[in-house]
Amino acid sequence: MSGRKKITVVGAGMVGATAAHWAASKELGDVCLIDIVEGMPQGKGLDLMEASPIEGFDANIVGTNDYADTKDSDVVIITAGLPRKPGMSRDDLVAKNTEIVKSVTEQVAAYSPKAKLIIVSNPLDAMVYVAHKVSGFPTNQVMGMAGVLDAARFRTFIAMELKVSVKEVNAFVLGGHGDTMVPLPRFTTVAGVPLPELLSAERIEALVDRTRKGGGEIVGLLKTGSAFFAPSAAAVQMAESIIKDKKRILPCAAYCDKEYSVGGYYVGVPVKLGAGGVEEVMEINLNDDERAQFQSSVDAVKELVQKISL
Ligand code: TXD
Repeated sequence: MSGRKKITVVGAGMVGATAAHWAASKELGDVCLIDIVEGMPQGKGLDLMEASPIEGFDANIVGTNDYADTKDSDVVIITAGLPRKPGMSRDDLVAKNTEIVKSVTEQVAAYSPKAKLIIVSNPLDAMVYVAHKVSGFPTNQVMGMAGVLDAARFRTFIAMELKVSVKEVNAFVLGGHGDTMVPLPRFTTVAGVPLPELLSAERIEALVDRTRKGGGEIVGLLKTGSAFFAPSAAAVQMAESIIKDKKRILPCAAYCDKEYSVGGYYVGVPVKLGAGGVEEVMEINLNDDERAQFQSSVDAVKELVQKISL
């Protein structure tokens, strides 16, 4: 036990282990890495701990298969899941990962009733719904990571195109993960200047298209597995805003009822993240085109959620 905050990462695979790395190296707190595979989280945890004298971070890192070790976590990042295997339909994957996220969430919630849950497992918009239902936690305690990643990809491509620091680029995205993401160029800025004043509509559309297919581009290159550096960094940025009560405005999958007239689903919207978790959903006025795109994204989430039986 230490007086530090505690972050649990469920699933010690590519995203999970890398999230543990970012969290420890940023000294967000002690880290508990848990997986169903025996020995693996213990090995990765110890290996990461042994990097601490070199990198100079103070954090206890525990690898485990026992949920008792996750007790009293402040933030839990859930990355557990199966990737799609050959012959497996998208619906098969939804059913399998629903089972996994359900069992994981039940155990996490029992040991850490106050934790903020950040869901990463795919299909994201459905898994965050599962975690919310199963935990019984208030909506401010449960959220999903997708928008920070999608926005980061968009920011990267804009910075590459304009040959400027990524720090100058702020991107605004709404909606679901990947295909159904809704980028908002008029709220995307470079050093405060709206993107449409800097790039032609055609170039913006090309960058948007690359962003939408960003996950697939990495999968195509890696051949096995999917992106993990940026996804884990994104989840840890959300954790940091909560742990340090930074109140950053980040695009997350958050519960929206009256907000944007969604009617009780988890969708990607800008939220204020602080010690209270999702402290506020930020509503902005959308034009007709943006609203239509957002609505079809919401419809896609609804369709996915309807396939889930808990
Ligand atoms: O934007 C996003 N939200 C995403 C989502 C970006 C990247 C990856 N995204 C999804 O995260 C991906 O589609 C997967 O569903 C998860 C995790 O991806 P990762 O690349 O880390 O997958 P791995 O390396 O296969 O790791 C998954 C781990 C693996 O070690 C399993 O043993 C473990 O999950 N696993 C479990 N842990 C605990 N408990 C249970 N039941 C369990 N089942 C599997």
